[in-house]
Parts: sequence; structure tokens; C-alpha cells
Amino acid sequence: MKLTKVILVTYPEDFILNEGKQLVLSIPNYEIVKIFTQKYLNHAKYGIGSGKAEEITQFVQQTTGIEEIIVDNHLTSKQIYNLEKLIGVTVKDRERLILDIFFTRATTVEAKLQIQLAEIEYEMPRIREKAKLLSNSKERAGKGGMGEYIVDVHFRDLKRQMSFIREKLNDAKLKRKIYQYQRQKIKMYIVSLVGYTSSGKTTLFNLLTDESKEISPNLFTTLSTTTRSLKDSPHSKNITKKGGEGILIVDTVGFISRLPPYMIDAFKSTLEESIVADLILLLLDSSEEIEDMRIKYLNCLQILEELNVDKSKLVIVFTKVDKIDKRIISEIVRKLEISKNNNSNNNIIWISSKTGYGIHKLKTLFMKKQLLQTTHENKNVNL
Ligand SMILES: Nc1nc2c(ncn2[C@@H]2O[C@H](COP(=O)(O)OP(=O)(O)OP(=O)(O)O)[C@@H](O)[C@H]2O)c(=O)[nH]1
Ligand SMILES: [Mg+2]
Repeated sequence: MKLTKVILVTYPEDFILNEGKQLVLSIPNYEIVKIFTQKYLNHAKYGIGSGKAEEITQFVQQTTGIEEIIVDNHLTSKQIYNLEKLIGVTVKDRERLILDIFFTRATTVEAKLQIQLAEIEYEMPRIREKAKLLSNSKERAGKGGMGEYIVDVHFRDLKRQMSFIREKLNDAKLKRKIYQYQRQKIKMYIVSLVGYTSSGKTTLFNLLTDESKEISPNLFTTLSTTTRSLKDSPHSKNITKKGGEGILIVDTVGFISRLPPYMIDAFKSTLEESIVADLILLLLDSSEEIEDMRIKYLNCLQILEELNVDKSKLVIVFTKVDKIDKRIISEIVRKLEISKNNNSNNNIIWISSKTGYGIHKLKTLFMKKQLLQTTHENKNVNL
């Protein structure tokens, strides 16, 4: 596989820098040759400061084979154009990079449609600006000219595409609603797994359902929702024999920080599946630095709030405990201030999908909650 040599320009804070690196390396053939950091990436001309832009230009001139510069922030078309003109190689911003990752990963029709929609939303505000920049004839994209006509045609075309995609997505949503209705009717108990990308959702999902969905340390391995029933597993002998029938597990798309609202919107219908669940497991990778975990935890809570998730359904699941010293568990809980941010402070579980630690406890929790809900529903019927 031919490697594409890239430069990453990001913020100096550890969390952002590491996430930027992971994002870039999620594209299989990307190799980061150098990382430049800068406190502010919102300068008018280049996004990055002029001095930094010059420094990068020199580096690119002295190093052979650099093909792309990735700036870990939103850039306008004008800033991208200015940077490309100065440095002489392709420039991508954070949103473009995330779209590229989504594009390489999407396997289901729905995920592909969602990405197409996000692509168009990314493109729309940039068309007029791009037309202005690329038009080297006297004919500008300004008012009344031929350029404006072309831009308008392109705009209309994209709008048409958008409504076509939305219609198709609505069909998929409708189908999902029908399934949801059927599940509710036969009283299936739904548990969804949500959390930051790479927190271990699919690994746990596979263990609970005997599936073999793809897992990987790359970001955004999963881009579509899958629902399967809870199965017995070697780590939880006899559990499902005693109960746990009628429990469905839902694996979902991972979250990430600084995701623009239109991308969350594009994936909303898939994520909405987690809102209707009876129990929502919020997975946090316990093997990360506490500060990173805190940022991710708060990010997840914010996204769940935007999706109007009922916090009382939340259970915090710390994953990958095989990688940590269990003595730091109480420190993690204290530092994350979980009880302050979450109504149900008793609902914290520590698991390892690798060793099976905590899986029995987790399944028992599903069953207890399921039983509680059934009792509650029956009471309501009696009333
Ligand atoms: N050591 C250890 N590694 C784990 C455990 N659970 C998951 N992992 C690893 O963590 C990485 C991410 O796991 P995934 O299950 O793909 O994570 P995800 O949350 O589904 O990620 P996305 O699909 O990108 O949102 C993989 O390399 C897994 O092998 C665990 O309990 N212990
Ligand atoms: Mg996954």
C-alpha cells in the first residue's frame, strides 16, 4: 500500500493533539511526517498564522513527497485556497478529514446516504466562495454574471440531491420505527451502547450477542446501528437461562468532540435508536488519562442532552479495566464527578470485554432493570 505523507497542524493541548493524530491515522494509508502546533487556528488569511504558514512552506520545500496538509479545525474555502496557493500541496480541514474517514468506512446504504448528506452540507456554504476564487476570467461569480448563474444551477442541483437523500433516509427511518413498534409490542427490553469512538462498544456488543462485527483501534470503525438479542456467553454461564430473554442490544456510531451540528444531524436518525432504548450504557475507556476521560465523558453527556436522552436511563460503563490498576477506580469516579453530572450515581459498572470481568454483573443489571420495568408496567395496567 502506497503511503500518503501528510503534515498535521493542530492545537498544542495533549487531548486535541492526540485526537487529531488518531483521526489522521484512521485513514489507512496516511503517514504523519510532522506535526505543527498553534494556539489559534482562526486567523483570517490562512486559519493558521502567517508565520506558521511560512514555516510549513519551508518544511514542505525541504522534504520530499509531502502530499497533504491537514488543519485540525474548520477552514473556509478562502483559507484553504490561500494555503494551497502558498504551500503548493492539498489542504484539508478537520471536517473534510472526518468526512473522508466516514467515506472509507461506510458499508450500509443508510450510512452512505448520511455521509452524502453531510458532504453536501459541507459543500453548500463553500460553493459561492469557491466559484469566486477559481474564476480567473473576467467573468466573476458576482451578481448578474454567468458565474452566478452556474453557481445557482449547482446550488439548485445540490438542494435537489439533498431532498432526494432525505426522502430515502426517511424511508429507512420509517422502517426502523416499524421495527421499534414491533419490539415494543412484544415487550422487548432494549439496551443501547453509546460512547466515544473506540470506547469498546462493538467489542462488548460482540461479546453480549455472539456477533463478529468489525472492531479496531481506529476511530469510527462502526458507522451504522446494529441490533441483536442478548446471548449466553462463556463469562456468564446460566445467566440467560434464568432470565434475560427478550433483551436486545444496540451498537451505535461513536461520538467525537468538535463535531459540527450538521454532522450530528446527518447521523441523528441512527442515534435516535439510542433514545428509545430502555437502558443506555455510556461506555468510557478507563485506560485513558483521567483528563481525557473527563473531556470525553462531558462531550458524550452534551451530545446525549442534545438528543434529549432521559438521564435516568443512563448507566456508566468503564471499559478495558484489564488495562488499569484497579486501585485507581475510586480516583477516576471522584475526578469525573459522575454523581454530579448523572442522576443515577449508583449505576456505574467496570468491565473488560477481553477478560470477561464485570460482564456477569452487567447482564444481571439488565435483567433486574427489565424485571423492574415489567413490574412497573403491570402496576400501571392494574391502576
Ligand atoms: N484491552 C482491551 N481492549 C479492548 C477492550 N474492549 C475493546 N478493546 C479494544 O479497543 C479498541 C476499540 O474497540 P471497538 O469495540 O472497535 O470500539 P468502538 O467503541 O466500537 O469504536 P467505534 O466503532 O469506532 O465507535 C479495539 O482495538 C478493541 O480491541 C477491553 O476490554 N480490553
Ligand atoms: Mg464500533
